[in-house]
Amino acid sequence: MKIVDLRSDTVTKPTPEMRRAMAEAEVGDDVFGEDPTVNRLQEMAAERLDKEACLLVASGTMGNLVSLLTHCGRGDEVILGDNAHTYNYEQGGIAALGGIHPRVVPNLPDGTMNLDDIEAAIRPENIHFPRTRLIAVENTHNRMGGVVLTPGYMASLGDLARRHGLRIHLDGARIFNASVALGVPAADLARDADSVMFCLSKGLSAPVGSLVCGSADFIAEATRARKVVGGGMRQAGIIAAAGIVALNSMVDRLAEDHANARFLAEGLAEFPGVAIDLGSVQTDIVIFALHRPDMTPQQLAEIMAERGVLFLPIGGDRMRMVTHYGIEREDIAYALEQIRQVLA
Ligand code: TLP
Repeated sequence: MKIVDLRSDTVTKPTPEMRRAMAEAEVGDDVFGEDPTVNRLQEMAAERLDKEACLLVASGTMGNLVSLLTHCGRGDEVILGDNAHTYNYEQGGIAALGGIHPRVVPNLPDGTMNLDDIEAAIRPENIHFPRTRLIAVENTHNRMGGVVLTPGYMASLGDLARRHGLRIHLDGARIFNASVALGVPAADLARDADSVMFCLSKGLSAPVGSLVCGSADFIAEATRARKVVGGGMRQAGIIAAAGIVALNSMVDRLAEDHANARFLAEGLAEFPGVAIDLGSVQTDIVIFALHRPDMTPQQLAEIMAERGVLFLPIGGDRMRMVTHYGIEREDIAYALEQIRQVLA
């Protein structure tokens, strides 16, 4: 049976060029800072995001955790969106492992948080209150449908943070999707952030790895935080080699995923009972709702899985599909035809 796997861009497999680079990678002990391939990837990433330094970590979850552990002490507070990945899908690790208190502000449909809401959430100095240290944002915003935050929003947020002596962390798991969609360098989206995490293993198709980027001092501290969560890796050049290929050759092609997502969304919009905001389809993520008395999203996902079309219900009446490397236009056409038959 033909399988069209739209559950996530995390299902992408390494390209043949990545596998060759991994087999041939020069390696060393990265806990001693001696893996030349890891060092090269970290330098490339720092240059790409225009930050002083970068650190390879095992996953996006680890990258966000290590960043927040570095910015905040126990009892400090981070302001973040109610739909943030860190708030919803990382097991509350910042609280469980870091004692960091999350202060939640609503995410708007465009993925931002209202700046007045953020300002109102900042704690004044008072013995009863936690101390606000950090604002965390996400670009692209996963649960809001892969929407992009603009350099203009980031600049306004940067002004606000500096006025209050706060830092900014950017969960840029898909920052290159935002960069390609907006036609601006990723560095422009990262300028106002003190730390940025981005993933190699989503649309960029590397098998493992994320990078945390920031000032040299921040990365020195983050390296300690990575070690205490068990993320000090040894001959990690095997992983980094695929990451180098990802950064060199997989960024520009993200535009194809975005075009396929639009084609998919426009097709879905035609079906009875499907509600979709086409304006939210800006990158590789398509979120839509099913409003039918005869079928829940869970049931639709199960029926479609039997036909080889895989996607995820994400709570309530909503479902998510993600396009990626390995999914071609004809695969989207096939998926749409299967769904059309089921919803007819
Ligand atoms: N998101 C994954 C799963 O968690 C659901 C996905 O399929 O979208 N930040 C953002 C914005 C993310 O979307 C993700 C992964 C992470 C962080 C965590 O990355 P990993 O999975 O590498 O720990």
